[in-house]
Amino acid sequence: MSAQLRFVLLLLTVTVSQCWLFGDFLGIKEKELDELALWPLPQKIQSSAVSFKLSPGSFQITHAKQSSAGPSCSLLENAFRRYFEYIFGDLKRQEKSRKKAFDSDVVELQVWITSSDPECDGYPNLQTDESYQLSVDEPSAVLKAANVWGALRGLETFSQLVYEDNYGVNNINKTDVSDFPRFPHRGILLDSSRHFLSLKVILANLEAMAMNKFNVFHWHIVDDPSFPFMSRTFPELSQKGAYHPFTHVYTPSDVKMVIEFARMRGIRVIPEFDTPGHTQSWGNGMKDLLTPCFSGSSPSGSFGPVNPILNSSYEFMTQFFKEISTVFPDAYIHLGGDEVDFSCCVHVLLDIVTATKKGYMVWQEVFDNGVKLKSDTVVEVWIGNKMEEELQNVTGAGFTTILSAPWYLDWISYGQDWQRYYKVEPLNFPGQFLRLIFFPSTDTQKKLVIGGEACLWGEYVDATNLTPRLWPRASAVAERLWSDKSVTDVGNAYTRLAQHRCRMVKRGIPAEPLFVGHCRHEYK
Ligand code: CP6
Repeated sequence: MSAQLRFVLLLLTVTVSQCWLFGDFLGIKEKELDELALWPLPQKIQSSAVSFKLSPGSFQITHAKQSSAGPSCSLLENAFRRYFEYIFGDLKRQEKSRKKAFDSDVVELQVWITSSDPECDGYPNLQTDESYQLSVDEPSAVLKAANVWGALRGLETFSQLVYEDNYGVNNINKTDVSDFPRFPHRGILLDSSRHFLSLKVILANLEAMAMNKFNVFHWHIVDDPSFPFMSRTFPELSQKGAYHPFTHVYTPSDVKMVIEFARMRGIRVIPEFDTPGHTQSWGNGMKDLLTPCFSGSSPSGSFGPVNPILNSSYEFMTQFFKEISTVFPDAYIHLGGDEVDFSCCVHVLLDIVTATKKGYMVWQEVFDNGVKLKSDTVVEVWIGNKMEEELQNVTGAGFTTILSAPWYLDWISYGQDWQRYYKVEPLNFPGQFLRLIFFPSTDTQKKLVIGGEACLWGEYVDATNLTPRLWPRASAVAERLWSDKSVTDVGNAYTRLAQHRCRMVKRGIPAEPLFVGHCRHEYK
């Protein structure tokens, strides 16, 4: 490497404030730097330099006496176990640390659910209160939340406050945290049609999502290339439309497992059945569903979107979405509607789904084409150019919206593109002209932006590269959607994100590096 390049790199390292470099030289204890490792950054933190030791033999996560939840709440019991392991490592590592046993200063984390219904057996939804308060002190830490969903977020924060000192002992500083999300919809889109994604890789990413406080798994489950969803009503769809009828399908029990694994982590599962375009694979197992294309007067053998002139298409869709609405418990289904010019068919489809009592999400084209939408429809803005104008129009028409246009993570390039995702300000769009006349403030419009999604489309992604391609790049989106608008310092974000990425690696997530550096616990 040339001396010039070295200098530029060193300068870069300094400007992104990789303090550990100087930390080592100056003998600063690692803990003082590790304190900054919270991701996404909570709304309010007060921390002091007073530190407490945590030992696996004399620390436990418990239900507070006043809590409305107790040992019968399996969601919390499961989360207590999971976070205990994140903090102290697996059983083997605990054995080792027991040998050098010492007493904990903080002997328990009491989890206190304050609402009369803790929602142990429920599902999170768009209105869910995810706020929590955490107070770390000697001899007890207290985590207070209205329901289990806030408790899950607080447990993650507690685990992020714990750091290893130079002797490998776990410490936590006296800290007060008061936290809540900026946006209620914080999603990840995965595409299991372009490539089949094993249950294992899907579950691993739900784990990683919880580490980043994401709360929506947008499951783009089927598309043109394959139909891996096994339908009970129409088994031929996956028998003939999946890449393989047995090995490359999601059985009803697989789907149940994904939904339950997500629920345990406070994550909603919103399935997308992208219609009426992106349905080539549906045609294999459903005769006459697609529109045949003609060359001259004879069928060319290729097919267009769902055939809008046959009654059978609507009968099929009615039965199919009736099944989908019972399989997926979330109040919303994503109906796609992108990249197709077929507004007549889309309209009937929306009525079909409305009849199942579900709300729907759609890609922006459905709105752009002037299709009449229910007032609770969520419009997803994905087209990059004129994104501000689109947000202005969608919210101006009174619809709720989520943003994914700036966060297409399948689009890769050299360097630290996470910074580009990080710098997006979702509410940076002007109010709509007419609306401004009637409501001089643009607040009504801004309130309709309920969040965003990082999308990892599957053309070039399967289980071999999905996780490192998604993390920690999606973490940048996580902080933008959770933390306060004022949290924009990229240098500070770099320091915390580098450590957060190492924490994901330590927890078994093969998250890729941001730049030059090392983790204390490298991926094995
Ligand atoms: N598949 C579906 C896709 C895309 C969309 N819908 C897509 C389009 C452009 C880019 C990336 C993905 N692969 N069903 C658009 C919502 Cl750059």
